[in-house]
Amino acid sequence: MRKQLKKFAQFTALSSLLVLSACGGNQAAGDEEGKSSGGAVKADIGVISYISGPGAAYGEAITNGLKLAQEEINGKGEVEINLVIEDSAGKQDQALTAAQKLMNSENVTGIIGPTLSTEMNVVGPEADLNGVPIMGTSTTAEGIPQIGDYVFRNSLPEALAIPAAIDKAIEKYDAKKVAILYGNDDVFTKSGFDTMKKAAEEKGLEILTTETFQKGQSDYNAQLTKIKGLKPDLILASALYNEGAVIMDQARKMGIDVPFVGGNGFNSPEVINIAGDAANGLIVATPWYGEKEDDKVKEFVSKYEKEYGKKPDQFAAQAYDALYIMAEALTNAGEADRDALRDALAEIKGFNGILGEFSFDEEGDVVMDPTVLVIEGGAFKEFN
Ligand code: 1QQ
Repeated sequence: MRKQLKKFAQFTALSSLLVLSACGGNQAAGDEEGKSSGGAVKADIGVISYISGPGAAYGEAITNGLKLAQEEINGKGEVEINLVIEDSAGKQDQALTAAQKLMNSENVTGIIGPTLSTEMNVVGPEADLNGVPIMGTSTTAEGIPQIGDYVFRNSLPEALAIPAAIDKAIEKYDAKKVAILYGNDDVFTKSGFDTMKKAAEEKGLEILTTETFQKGQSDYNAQLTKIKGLKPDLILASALYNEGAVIMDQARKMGIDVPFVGGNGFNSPEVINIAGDAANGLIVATPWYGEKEDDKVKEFVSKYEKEYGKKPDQFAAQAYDALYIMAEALTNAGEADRDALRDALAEIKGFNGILGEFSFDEEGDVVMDPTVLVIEGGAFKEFN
C-alpha cells in the first residue's frame, strides 16, 4: 500500500513542504483561502510538455487537450484552474528546470506532465521529494508511479498495451517468429522492449533477432537488412513516432511487408503524416478510440475538431481526462494545497472520462482495457 492517505505521515515530504511554505505557502493566487469569490477552489496547475523539437506533436496534442478541459472545467464554476505551461523540448535537463521553476512557484498546487518517461524519471523524484503531486498523461514505462507517493499517471502502461496488441496480431496472422527493434537510449523505448521480450517469450514466439537504434537516427539499413533476411512474421518495434515512422518507411521501401506491432509512441497520427502508405500494417493498443459510441467521446471529438481543425489523438484525450481528474481531486480536497491534492488524487475511483472508467490502483497506476487498432488505407481502424 504505497499510495495510502499520508497526511502528517511522511516527514520528509512534510518538512520539505514546510520549507516551501516558508517561502510563501502553496495556495493559488487570489485570496488567502485559495478560493474564488464564488467559493470555487482556485489553483495553478503547472504543465511540463514536449512542445518544441522532433516529438512536438505529442506536446501539442497534450496542451490542446488540457486547454479544452480547462475551459470546460472553469465554466462549471466549482474549480478554477490556471495552467502554467512550460516547454521541455523532450529533454531531461529542460524538463527538470521547468519542474523546479513550477515547484518554486508558491501558487502551483500540482503538475501535469512531463510528456516522456525519460523526463519523468528525473522530474518525478524531485516532485516527490518536494511534496508536489505530479501526474503524467503519457508516461507509460514500467515503474513511473512507483517513483513515489506524489507521482501518478493516467496513461495506459506499455505493460498493458503491448501484450494486448501482440495477442491480436498472433491471433490474426498465426505469427510464430518475430524480430524486435527498439531505441536503447530512452526510458520508454527500453521499457517497451522489456515488455515485448517478456510477452513474446510468454506467448511462445521465437525471437529471431533483437536490433537497436538511437534517437534521431536516420538510417536503419543495417538493422532492417538483417531482419528482412530472417523472414519474421511480425516486427515488434519500440519507438517514438519520429524514429518509428522513418523505420516503417525504410522497411517498406526495402520490401519488408510484414505487420509491425508498436507501443504507445507509435499511436500518433504523425506516423501516418510522416510515413504515408508505409504506415499501413502498424498495430497498436490504445486507451483511446475516437469512434466510440459514447456521448462524452463524441462531444469531445467535435469540440476538439472545431477548436484545432484536426481529430484528437490518444495524447489529447489522456490529457483532457487528466485535467478533469485533477479538478475532481481539487474539489474533493476543498483547497489548493499540495498534500490535500495528493491525498485526493490517491482516492480517485470510478472516474468516468472519455477514456472510460478510471481508477488509480494502490500504486497510483492505471487499470484499463485497451482497444487494438491497425493502420489501413492511411487511417487507424479497429483491429479485429
Ligand atoms: C513515454 C511514452 C511516450 C510515447 C510519450 C510521448 O509513452 O515516454 O512513456
